[in-house]
Amino acid sequence: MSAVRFIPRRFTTVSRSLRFTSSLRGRAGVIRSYAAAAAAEKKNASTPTVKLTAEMYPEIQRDSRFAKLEEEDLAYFRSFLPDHAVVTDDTVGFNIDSMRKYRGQSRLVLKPRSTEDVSKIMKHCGERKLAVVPQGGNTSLVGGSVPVFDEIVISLSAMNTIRSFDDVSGIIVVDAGCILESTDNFLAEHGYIFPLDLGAKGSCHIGGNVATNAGGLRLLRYGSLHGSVLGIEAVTADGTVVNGLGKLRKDNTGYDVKQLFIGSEGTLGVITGVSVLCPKRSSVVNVAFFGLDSYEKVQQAFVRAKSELGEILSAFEFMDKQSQVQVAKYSERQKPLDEQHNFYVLVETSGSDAAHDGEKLQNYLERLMESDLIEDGVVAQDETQIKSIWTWREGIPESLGRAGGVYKYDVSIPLDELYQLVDDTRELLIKAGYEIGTESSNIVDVVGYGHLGDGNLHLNVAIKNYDKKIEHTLEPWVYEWIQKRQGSISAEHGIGFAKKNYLGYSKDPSMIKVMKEIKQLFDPNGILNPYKYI
Ligand code: FAD
Ligand code: 2HG
Ligand code: ZN
Repeated sequence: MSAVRFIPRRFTTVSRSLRFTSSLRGRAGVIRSYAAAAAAEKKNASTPTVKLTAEMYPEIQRDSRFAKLEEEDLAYFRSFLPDHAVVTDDTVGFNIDSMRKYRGQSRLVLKPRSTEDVSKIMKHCGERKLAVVPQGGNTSLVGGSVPVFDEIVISLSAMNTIRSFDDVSGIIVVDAGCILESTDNFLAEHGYIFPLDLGAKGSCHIGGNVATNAGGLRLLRYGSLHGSVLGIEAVTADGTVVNGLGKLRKDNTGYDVKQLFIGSEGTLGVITGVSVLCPKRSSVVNVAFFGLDSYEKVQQAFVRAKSELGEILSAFEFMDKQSQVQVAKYSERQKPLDEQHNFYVLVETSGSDAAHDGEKLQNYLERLMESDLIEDGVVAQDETQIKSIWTWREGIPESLGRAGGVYKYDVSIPLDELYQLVDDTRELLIKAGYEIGTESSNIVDVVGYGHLGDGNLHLNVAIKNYDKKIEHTLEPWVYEWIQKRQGSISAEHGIGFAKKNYLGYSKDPSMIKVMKEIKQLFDPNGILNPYKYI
C-alpha cells in the first residue's frame, strides 16, 4: 500500500500524527481484560469481589419449582460426558459476567461435545426440572449469560467445529460454540467475511451472537442476523432437536421458526448449529477518523456519507469527547486524535476499486472540511492503521469498565434526539446531588457513543462501585425517557437480567402476551434461562 493515499486539506495522515509501533495489538485484544478479570476472580475465589446477584437483588427469590442438583444427576451426566466436561470445582468464571455486575451460584458447568449430548442433558433437566443457562463466550452486557441462583451452566465452548462451507454461495454451517473471530479468520482465507463484527469477537460465540441477535459495527452494511442467518439447529426444554439448519436463501414453506431463536437469549432452546450467508470480503477498505464540534454536525456528516459514499459506506460510528478521555486514560494505544473535539466519527468504506473508493472518500472528507463540518481528522494508510483506529473505537467499553463498573443503556431513538439522552442523564445525576469525575465521587463520567448509522446510542455511566442509589436514580428514568420517544430500551444487547422488568417500556402488552405464550409452548416448566427476559 502506498505511503500516503489521502491527504485532504487540513487532514493529517495517521502515520504522521501517530507514532505506530510494532506492539500494536490486534483487535481481539479488547476482550482480554475480561478474561483476565475472570482469571483474577478465580485465583481469589475464596473472597470474590463481585457480589452475588441474589444479595444485590434480594427481591428476586429462587423459584422453588426447580429441583436442586443431586449426586444422581452428576452420575447421569458423567455416564455420557468425559470427566473434564462435567465441571464442579472451577465454576467461578462461568458465574460472573463480563461487567462484573452479576454473580450466580452454579455448582455445575456442563460442556457438551455434540447436539446429541445437549439433547440428553436437556431431556434429563426437563424431566428433573433442573434450571439451566446456555452460555457462549459470556460477554453479555445485560447479565443474560450467568446464573442468578444455582442454574446449571451449559457451556457450548466444546462445540466449535466448522461443519461446512460452500465458497460459491458463501454459506457457512457452524457449531454454536465457534468463536466469531476464528470463524471470520477462516472465512478470510476463502475471501469471505462474517456479516457481523463486534469488540468481543475474540471471545463471543456464533451461537451467542444469534441468541442475542447481536448488531455490532457493520450492521449498517450487512444488516441484522434476522436476514443473514439461514438456518438454526436447537434443542428445546424436553431434549427435542429442532432441525432447521437449512441452507436456502429462499424458503417460504410455513412459519419461519428459526427467527424465534434469533434474539431469544437462551429462553427457548439451546442453539447448537447455525447456517449463515456470508458476503464476499471487500478487497479495498478505508478508514477515516475525524473530530467535529457538535452533534448536529455529526448528523450532517452522516447524511452526506450516505449520499456521497453511497454503496461503499460500511460503518459510521460516533463517539463523544468523554469517551475519548476515558480511552486515553486507560489505554496504552496510540490515539487517532487528541481529545479537543466535542464529537468524533469513525467512517469506513469497503469496496473493490482502490482508486475509485479512495477518490470518493477524499472528496467526501474535503467537502466536509469546506463546509466546516469537521475540524480535524486522520485517514489510515495501511491495514495496521485501520486496525489501530478500530481498536481504539472497540476499546471504549473496556476502558469505561476499568474504574470499577458501568451502568449501560443500549438504546434506539430517532437520530435527532439520540445524544440528548446523554446530556439529560448528566443533568439528572447532578440535580440528584452526585458529583461527576472528581477524585472522591463514585461517578467517573457519563459517556455516549455508538452505531449512529443504526440509530443506536450506548449511554454508559462509568462508576467506581455499583451502587443501588445511583441505579435507582437512573432506572426507570432512562427507560421512561426512551418510551416518550417511542424508542427501544435494547437496540442490540438484549434484555437478560438487567432489563427484564422494563420490557413494557418498549413492547406493547399484546406483544408481551404473545411472547409469554411462545415461551410457554417451548419451555412449559420455565427451566431455560429463568429470572430473565420475560
Ligand atoms: P453469552 O454472553 O454467553 O450469552 C448471551 C445470551 O445468549 C445469554 O442469554 C445466553 O443464555 C444466550 N446464549 C449464548 N449461547 C447460546 C446458545 N448456544 N444457545 C442459546 N442461547 C445462548 N453486542 C452487540 O450486539 N454489538 C456490539 O457491538 C457488542 N460489542 C461488545 C463489546 C464488548 C467489549 C463486549 C464485552 C460485549 C459486546 N456486545 C455487543 C455484547 C455481547 O458480546 C453480544 O451480546 C454477544 O453476541 C454475546 O455472545 P456470547 O457468545 O458471549 O454469549
Ligand atoms: C459497542 O458498540 C458495544 O462497543 C458495547 O455494543 C457497548 O458497552 C457498551 O455499552
Ligand atoms: Zn454496540
